[in-house]
Amino acid sequence: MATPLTDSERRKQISVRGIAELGDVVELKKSFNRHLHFTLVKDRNVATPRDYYFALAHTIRDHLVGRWIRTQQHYYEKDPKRIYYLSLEFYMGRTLQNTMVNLGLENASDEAIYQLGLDIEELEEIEEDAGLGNGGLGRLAACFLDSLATLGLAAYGYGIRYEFGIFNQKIQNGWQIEEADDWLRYGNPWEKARPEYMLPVHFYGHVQQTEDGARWVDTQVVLAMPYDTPVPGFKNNTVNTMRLWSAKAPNDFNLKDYYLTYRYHQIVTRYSNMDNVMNSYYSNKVFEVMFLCSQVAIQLNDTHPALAIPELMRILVDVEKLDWEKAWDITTRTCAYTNHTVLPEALERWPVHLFEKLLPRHLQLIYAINQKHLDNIAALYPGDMDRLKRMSLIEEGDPKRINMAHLSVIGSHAVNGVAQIHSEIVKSTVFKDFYELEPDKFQNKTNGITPRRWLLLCNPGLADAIAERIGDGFITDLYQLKKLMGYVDNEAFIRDVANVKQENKLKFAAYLENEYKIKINSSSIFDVHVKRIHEYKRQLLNCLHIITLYNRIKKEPNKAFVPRTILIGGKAAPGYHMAKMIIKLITSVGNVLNNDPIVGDRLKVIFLVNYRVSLAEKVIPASDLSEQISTAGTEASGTGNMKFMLNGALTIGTMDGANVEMAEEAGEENLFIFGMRVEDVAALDKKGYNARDYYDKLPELKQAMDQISSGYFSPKEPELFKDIVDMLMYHDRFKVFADFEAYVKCQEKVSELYKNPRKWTKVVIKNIANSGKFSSDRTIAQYAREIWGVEPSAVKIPPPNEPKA
Ligand code: 73E
Repeated sequence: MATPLTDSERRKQISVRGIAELGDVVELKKSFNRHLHFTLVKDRNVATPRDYYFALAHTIRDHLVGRWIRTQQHYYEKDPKRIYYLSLEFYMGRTLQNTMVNLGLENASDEAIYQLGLDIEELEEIEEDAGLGNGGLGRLAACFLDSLATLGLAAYGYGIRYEFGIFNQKIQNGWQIEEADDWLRYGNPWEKARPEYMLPVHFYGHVQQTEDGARWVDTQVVLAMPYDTPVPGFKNNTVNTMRLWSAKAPNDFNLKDYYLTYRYHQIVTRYSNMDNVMNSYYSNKVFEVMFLCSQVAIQLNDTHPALAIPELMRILVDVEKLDWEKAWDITTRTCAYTNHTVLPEALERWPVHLFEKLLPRHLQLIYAINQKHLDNIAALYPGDMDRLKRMSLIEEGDPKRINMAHLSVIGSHAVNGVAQIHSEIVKSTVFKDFYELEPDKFQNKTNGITPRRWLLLCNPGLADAIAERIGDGFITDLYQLKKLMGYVDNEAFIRDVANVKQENKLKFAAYLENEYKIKINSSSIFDVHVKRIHEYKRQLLNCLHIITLYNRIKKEPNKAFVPRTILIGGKAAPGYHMAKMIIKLITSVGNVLNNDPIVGDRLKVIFLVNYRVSLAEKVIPASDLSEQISTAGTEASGTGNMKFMLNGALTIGTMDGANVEMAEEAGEENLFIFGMRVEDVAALDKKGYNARDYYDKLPELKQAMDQISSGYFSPKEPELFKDIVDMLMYHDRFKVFADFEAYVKCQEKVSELYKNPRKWTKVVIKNIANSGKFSSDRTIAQYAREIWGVEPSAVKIPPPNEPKA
């Protein structure tokens, strides 16, 4: 048997992270010193670690510039169809390491920084996350940008340059505290302001009907300023653009109230997007507007940017003077809509009074769109008044509202869900009537994640162990991981995979010790539940399991117990009372059992504070068990589930979202699947869910609930968790108790398998080998072919001959 390679030997042998060529290293060092001097205006005597981070960022950024200019020039010359991905969120995280990875500069930079006597990881840690998102939807947009560039598509991410990212979460006394995320405080080296492309955007005013059509007059003008950020593909010299808009109100503009300010900030940007689409379209060629839909595709990331639809109509009808039918035809052929949720509270319904004041012309257009839509329905279903009411864009009531999902469906030529099961649910529930009307419109595009950030960047040890066996083709063709099925019984590979996991766990344990001053048992199961805190994601089910384990240890302290470290992390929406209570419960339970000497290091519960992209990159590679336990039918897809699978964690999950397809790919026997299926949930709903039945029947559940309600975890305030208890007992929409028994039993199977490390790792390998489907490259190739009508391109734009120091 060959002796195992050390980490640095592996790195030299395998070039997945680029080869540290002597010339490149010399060049990088020169450039770094030049930037420290000329850009940061510092010398090494006074430079701070932050100065070094910025010097390195500028050094790496220089390598993007020539490729960026060339790529855009290439698009100008070849004039391919442009893809505009409109999203109110781009949850990008950090950029430095990702840029080095995609340009193949990681090893050379590593070496250069080392030779300069600095620590590259320490510098990378200084970068602020670009937290312009909440969770999965925003991170999906970021993964899509990476794949769009890697597939050589002429794509643009369009969104908002929020001055503050998602809040920083602190925990005080076990409660969540929100702090402003002033991410631009030290400047953003990755963006380029483009004041020359500033656009006026109109608000308020009123509409005059003239012989020549509608005129929107007496408006107030706001300026929209674009900032461009380069988006490099993986080693293909393509650099696309993410264009984020910032609203600049002229000095005389007085915003009336906070809500309007907030909406205005969103709207100004959404809607200047459209002017810009038209601008770039015109600047390329003065074609008939009729051809817009063959030149441009607009993808709406949920309904949040749905105003694009009436805005495009306004431009075509009011400005370009097209007749209505032509304009509508172009609009629907250009736009496509992705739905990300079926939870009723997340479906946008905008009050009509908001439009009346702010965007009166758009409101008229929406009414006109609705009228034609309802005429069509009435003709197809004579006398079916109920259907008209159900399908209308306008919901009567106080206040009267616009159903943005209905607007998005009828304004698009394609509507897709984000996992197979979700796409089916969409057709049979929220859009049932619309599916009946136009079945061919409805598609599925199962989500994916970029293997560059979520394997190469965050788990180099695993990437190397894989590349050593199957080469590095998997990075851009993740299905190649299938070849690892040939290594399921390969002892050296099993050992390597297990070793990499252990190294990652040790590294994360050291991080926790440093950040939280907590010592954890690194041979315990790292059982990880990280995602936004929400009732439907059922962090409470996890909590009840934790309490059950605790009670079992206390009952039989001498019985063998497979040790677990349970890590739970996620932000609660600031106004979501129940989510905040859930955090308080987790931290309270942790306080009791982490300090119980009988428990010792067999069971620890740690709340991971401020879960975000950069923390995901640390914890996911260190995880053994991935918690994906939503009530079947509620999690549209999930994408964290895929990241864990790719990084060698096993999944405990319900048959929900993309878990279903993960089980299909890897074999259900290689995941820990438990609980109600969608049909079971529906049947239980029909019968009537009664939490009390389970509470009476399951003694361990009863014990845990009684402890929570009697103040066992909050002795100073016994009633503290009353709202949680009442919810679980009397109005739990997500049926936590109904899955409790199956969940606890399934967790026993997890512990049982973990006792056999070799067997465990073989299942891990089977999971990794079958995770190829979950690359966002696959997802984007499907959007390209099945929605946008374009082909991904393997063509490498020639590299520029720069930079030279
Ligand atoms: O299941 C996830 C999905 O993986 C879903 O909950 C999430 O989108 C992910 C990507 O497809 C999502 N986020 C939102 N709706 N669904 C949302 C709604 C309102 C504001 C912000 C985000």
